[in-house]
Parts: sequence; structure tokens; C-alpha cells
Amino acid sequence: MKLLEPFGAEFDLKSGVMQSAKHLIQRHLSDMRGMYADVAAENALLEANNPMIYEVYTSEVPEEAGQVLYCTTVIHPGRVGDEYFMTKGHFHSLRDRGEIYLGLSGEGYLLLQTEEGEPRAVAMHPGTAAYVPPYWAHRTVNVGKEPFVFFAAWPGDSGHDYGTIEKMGFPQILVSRGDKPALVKNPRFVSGAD
Ligand code: PAN
Ligand code: ZN
Repeated sequence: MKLLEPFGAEFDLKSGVMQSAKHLIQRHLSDMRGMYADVAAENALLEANNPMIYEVYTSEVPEEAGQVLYCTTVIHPGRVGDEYFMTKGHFHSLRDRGEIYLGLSGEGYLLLQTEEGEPRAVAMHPGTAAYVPPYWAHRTVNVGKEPFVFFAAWPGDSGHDYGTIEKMGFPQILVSRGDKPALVKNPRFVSGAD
């Protein structure tokens, strides 16, 4: 068996920038078409400037059982209509794999749901360790005016199932009401149990 060499990776606690990142994934609005509730606002933004919604600095750890993958995610501030910028969200392909997020800067929420569409929301601030238990789909949302940055670590063989969320959406969305975040029902949610 070939052992992996131990290493230290440097990243900036405020910006989330990881110097040794293997990849930088950049997700624009066009990469997540149909995920926001306000279709007219989405189309207008797509035509105007197709904004970058979030960036992910990924580690160089192999995606294998026994390894612990990690990354930093930076969600930019902004909204599509009333709805705050967010990640696509996913279930892990191996449903019984959990994950831990650590808030580094900015203000956000972790939205979760079970396969049956049971929703949960966890507020995240700098210093919040938000736990994603096995079997819960997860998405993060920036509800502040600064970038929302967090660190994540999860089992190397988890895999990512985006397709289920592309079909279902999440039961709840975060919208701005009087400049404050409000959790409301997602009018476009399609229950997996139906
Ligand atoms: C996170 C997410 C990251 C980006 O590392 O992958 O925040 O969100 P999406 O993957 O939903 O685009 C994680 O949950 N990994 O398992
Ligand atoms: Zn995950």
C-alpha cells in the first residue's frame, strides 16, 4: 500500500482562498438555470450579466474511501429577484455519508432536506460548525452583504448527486423581506415522495 504524504494547506480565513487548491470551480447563474423561484428575474439577470454566484477551492486529496476531502466555498452576495444567491445543493451519492461545514466569514444558512422533503435550516456565522448528518441533502445560501465563506470536510467516497435536487429543488427558499432573510415555502418544489 502506498501511503499518502501528510501535508499542510494554507488558506485565507476571511476570503477562503486556498493557495494550493487543485481546482477552482466557478458557478455562474447559467450553471444553475431553473433553480431560483423567480423565472423572470433569472432570465433578466442571465441576459444582463450572468453573474458568478459561487466559487469552490478544492483540495488535492484523492476521492477514495478512507480519505477526507475538503474545500472552501465562497458564495458572493446578491439575489435573483428576492432570493439570495446559493449553491446548487446535492445529496451524497452514498447517502450515508455526512459532512461538516465551518463558517469562516459572512452570514449564511445551511438548508437541508431528507429524501421525503422534510426541511431544516441552520444559521451559519464565522465560527459555526454546521453538521450535515448522513442522508440529508444540503445547500448553502448567502444572506449577507459580504461574501459568505465556509470550509467543508466529507468522506472521500461520498460522491455528489445533483440530479435529484435539479428535479426536486428544496422545500424552502431564503428571500429578502424588508432587507432581512425570511425562510418561505418554495413554490417550485417537487416532492420526491410524490
Ligand atoms: C461542499 C459543496 C460546495 C458547493 O463542498 O460541494 O459548497 O456546493 P455544490 O456542490 O452544491 O455546488 C459539499 O457539500 N461537498 O460535499
Ligand atoms: Zn456535500
